[in-house]
Amino acid sequence: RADAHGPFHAASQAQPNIALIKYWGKRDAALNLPVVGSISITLDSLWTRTQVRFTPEQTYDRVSLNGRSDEAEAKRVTACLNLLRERAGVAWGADVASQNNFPTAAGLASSASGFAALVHAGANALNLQLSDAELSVLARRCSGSAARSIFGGYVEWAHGQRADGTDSVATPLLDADAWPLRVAVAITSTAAKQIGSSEGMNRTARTSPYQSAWIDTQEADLATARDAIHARDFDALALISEHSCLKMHALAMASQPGLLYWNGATMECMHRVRALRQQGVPVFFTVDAGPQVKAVCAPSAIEQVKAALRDVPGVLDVHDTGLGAGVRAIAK
Ligand code: 2P0
Repeated sequence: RADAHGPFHAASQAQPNIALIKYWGKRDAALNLPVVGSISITLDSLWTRTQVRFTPEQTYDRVSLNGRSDEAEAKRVTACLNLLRERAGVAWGADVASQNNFPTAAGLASSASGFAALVHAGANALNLQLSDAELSVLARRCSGSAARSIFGGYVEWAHGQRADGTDSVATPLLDADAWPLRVAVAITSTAAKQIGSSEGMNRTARTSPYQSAWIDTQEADLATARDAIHARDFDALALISEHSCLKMHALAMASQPGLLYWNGATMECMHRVRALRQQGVPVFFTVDAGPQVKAVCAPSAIEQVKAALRDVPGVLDVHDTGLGAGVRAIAK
């Protein structure tokens, strides 16, 4: 049970992460277990800050995201807080206020930073003493990619073997400082995506003829990326990351109806990144379930990469970020 003495509030900050070896597909919807492991980098200048306040007499949750209420998001927040209430043995309602400094639901991993920050702040508010691994498992149940944003730098989220999912957890591979790559994020649309990731993954599993090939080849990709990260081998990481990205999109495109997350500018940015690499610039692209392009590069190349992406017709803005830390408390 939670300590009977309040105040039961806390605030946490988490950063989004970008998968280099992609997560796509669920083997258990209730526990949110993935069909494949994945590897990501946690970012530093994009953030979600979330404040959670539990009130013992309150029977419902009130949720505000960037100052607005959104019924669909509020349902996911309540489902996520239920996991924490279960742990604490309480039924208290909460007031949740969350802010992002970047566009939500547009392929910029707002659910990763959002649910990592929510689980961390909610656990602190209830005085639950949870390990990072336990936080990662809880975050995973709220949104798969959130498991990875518990940690900073280079992170692997394991497929896991146990039926209860307690070993499908993220662990850090390498600190951000040990290999401080930079990321240019080209924004090509600020509209919310039409098909969310969960729905897209379900459609893919049901209808894409490439699903089994995707699952069968992932372990080798993970091993290649792990080795590249430990060796700080940029070229090897570039090749395997672009491969995983394009393979995930090919898998999703082959669904019925096909999932097309790219627009024309997305495609142009990918070509532009490849042209830069051909000229010797250390940069590679990755694209998630949305039209933004993330170009990962050596620190010395960031200005050139940003300038090249800004020059692509249809690019609205280019953000620039480094690699950052895991979730942390900002108030208790
Ligand atoms: C990833 N994506 O590895 C992959 C690549 C998007 C493309 O994780 O249903 O929001 O909440 O577990 O974590 C986005 O999916 O999905 C995602 P749920 P999530 O980053």
